[in-house]
This record gives sequence, C-alpha cells and structure tokens, in this order.
Amino acid sequence: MIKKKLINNANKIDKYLLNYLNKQKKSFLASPMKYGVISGGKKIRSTIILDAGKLLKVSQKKLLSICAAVECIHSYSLIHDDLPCMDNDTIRRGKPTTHKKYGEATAVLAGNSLLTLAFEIIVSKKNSLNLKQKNEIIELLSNCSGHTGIAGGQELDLRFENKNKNLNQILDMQRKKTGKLFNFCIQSVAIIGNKNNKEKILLGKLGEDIGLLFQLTDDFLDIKGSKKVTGKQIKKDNKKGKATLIRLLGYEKTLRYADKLEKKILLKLKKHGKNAKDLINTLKFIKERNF
Ligand code: GRG
Repeated sequence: MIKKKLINNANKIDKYLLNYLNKQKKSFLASPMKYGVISGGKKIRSTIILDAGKLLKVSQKKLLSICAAVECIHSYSLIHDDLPCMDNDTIRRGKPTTHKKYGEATAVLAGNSLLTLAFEIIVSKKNSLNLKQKNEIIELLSNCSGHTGIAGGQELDLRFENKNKNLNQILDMQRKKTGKLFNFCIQSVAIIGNKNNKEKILLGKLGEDIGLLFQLTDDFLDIKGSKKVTGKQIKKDNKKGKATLIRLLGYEKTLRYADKLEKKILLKLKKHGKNAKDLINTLKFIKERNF
C-alpha cells in the first residue's frame, strides 16, 4: 500500500521534472542532471509534502512544483555527497554514482545546476503560488539548504569523523544534514496553506523530527540493511568513524531513542484527526523501512 503510494508519487514528480527540463534549451548538463534526479530514489520528501497537503487541506496541484524543487536539492546533495572529496561512493540508487558515470567535474556542475533549477521552478510563472508565498518559500529553502542547513550539516558530518561528539552535537548535525529539508517539506505547505507564524514554526519542527527519525533509520540500515535492497554501499559509517547516535549510545539504546521520537511525532499528528492518516502511514514506513 505505502509502496504503491511512493511509486505513484515518484512517477508524478519524475514526469513533472522531465517535462520541465525537456522544455528548456538543450545543454550537455541536462543528461547528468536527469540521471541524478529522475528515475531513482524513493522521493520520500515529495510524499511528505503531499501528505502534509492532506493534513493542512492544500491541493496537490499547488504542491507539485515544491516537490520537484525539493527533489532537485536532495539529488544535488546526494551527487555532491558521493564525490571523492566527500564520501567517495560508487553506487547510489542501485546504479553508478553520477561522477562515476559522467566524471567529477560534470557531476559537480550537474549538482550545482540542480540547485539553481530548484529556485527556478519555484519562481516559475507556471506554478500557481502568489509572490508573497514564493518569497517566503525561497527564503525558507535557502535557509534549509545552505550553511544553516544541509551544507552546514554536511560540513559538521565530515568534521566529526573519528571524533568523540556528544548527543547534542550529533543531533544538531543530523537535524541540519537531513532534518532541515524535511522541515521545509511541511513548513512550505503551511506557507501555502496560509498558516500563522507560530503554526508554521511548529509544523516545520514536526517535519524536522520526522527527518531526524529518517536519518536514524538510515544509520540502522547502514548496519543491518542490504546493499541490494538499499541500492547503496552499507557498513560504511563504522569504517569512516562517522559520528552517529549508534556509535555513541549503541544499537539498542538508539532504537529506543527512535521509538520515543516516533511516539512524540505520532502524538502531535493524532491531534489533526483523520487528516493525518496518510502522514502517519508514511511515518510508519520511515521507521520500519528496509530501503
Ligand atoms: C547544500 C544541498 C546541498 C548539498 C551539499 C553534500 C552535501 C552538501 C550534503 C549531503 C547531505 C546528505 C547526503 C544527507 C543524508 C540524507 C539522507 C539520509 C539521504 C538518503 O536519502 P533517501 O534515502 O535517498 O531519501 P533516495 O535515494 O531514496 O532519494
């Protein structure tokens, strides 16, 4: 059931992105960009956005451009994360990483171009958001992607390798590296749904907690997952001395931490009644997933 929903959503966003890119002028980078963003990956962030649309009663039509933009940023981060100067990975989504297929320089440029494409999609006249919403969404997406978000989290991740870091330092790094984009996924829907400032912040924090839970499962999968099912190299964190909660607390205690975090998120979601049904199902997948 959830797998069907993920595939359906992924197909919709892939179609949107393909259509968008195909209408642009041709370039040598279009092919590595498509390789990095289309036909691959769970597109879980898009599913969170569409579930949040149901939670806050915002129509899907208004959200597809936001999904496409988020997937561009996410894929950009993966392309760069896999580079030899970062995590040096050769397999992603069950196929060679973008730099393995196209070379390092092209992978850097394709990543950069996906970053700028995300903002181009948001400002596009083709989407039905008003100017105030576009401004607010651009400000939030910049904040969640740059040095106060994903890029800043990645810098901490690299600096923390083989160092003893405490719980708060690790959580701060994981919230930035992974949680912030999930914060954006729900907060952007709150912006489009014209929620007040307090509600927007709270909904963003809820997204960030979901992102943290997603990262914790990613860390579990690095230990107990399968390369075939995840489509990427596993058992890397320990070798690289990555600062994870598992390294600090051990597997069992981290599992209990994740259980508590899931319960905290569920409690908040249940306040929304039946509108939260889809997001609750996605949350269960996030906690129990094997890919
Ligand atoms: C500023 C966007 C940006 C990037 C530069 C390289 C970098 C800084 C950041 C990397 C951040 C990173 C790789 C975080 C890990 C998040 C994570 C758990 C990724 C796996 O996501 P999935 O499972 O992947 O959703 P799929 O393949 O399904 O899309």
